Amino acid sequence: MHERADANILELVRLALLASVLLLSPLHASAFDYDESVDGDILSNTEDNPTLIGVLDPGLNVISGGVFWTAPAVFDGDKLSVTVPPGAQIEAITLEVSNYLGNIPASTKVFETPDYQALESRILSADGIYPFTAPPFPLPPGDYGFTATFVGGEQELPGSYDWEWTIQVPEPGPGAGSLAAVGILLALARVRPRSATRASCDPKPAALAGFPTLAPGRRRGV
Ligand SMILES: [Ca+2]
Ligand SMILES: [Ca+2]
Repeated sequence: MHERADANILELVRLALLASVLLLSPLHASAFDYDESVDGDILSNTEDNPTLIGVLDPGLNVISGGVFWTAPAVFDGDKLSVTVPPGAQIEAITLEVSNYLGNIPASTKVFETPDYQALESRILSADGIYPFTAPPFPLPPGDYGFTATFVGGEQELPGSYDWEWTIQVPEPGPGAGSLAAVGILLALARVRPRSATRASCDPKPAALAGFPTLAPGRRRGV
């Protein structure tokens, strides 16, 4: 009976450890990813009506694309917005500009919608990685706009550049999963004393009958 009780406990411990590993592992939800080359050009070039492309996920959200200006009336600008859902927030925003060609200053902006209040604007003229520092991070739930275009006026055409916004949304810490695992371990902690109590009620083997019972916490020779 001792062997069976020990086997049951070992099996429960094994299952609890397995559950702990599964439940305590960080939940890396696949973060939002929008790539113009795959998902299509951001159609809007109007700040007061940006293209809403989706809801940000926990983790590193990446939105990438490119703009060009090849003639006075032939250009592509990208003005998009995303939603930060209830309970989430933005803790960092970085813009990477690459393949910058031509002599046209780039204009980028992060802004709030629907009031279009600029949180930070930049004028860029070269490749680089530009962390946005002015917004009062973390940004609370709501809609936020991001623009990539050129500064207007007389420019030497053509020009183009690729842009990539990286938007960090904190991932939730271990929550319900860890609590479930802790619950399993606490249940096991209750199982063990019951098994031990049941085992102690078993009749003593005949060879041990008549031997004095040791006091709890004491060992022979102590
Ligand atoms: Ca584009
Ligand atoms: Ca566009």
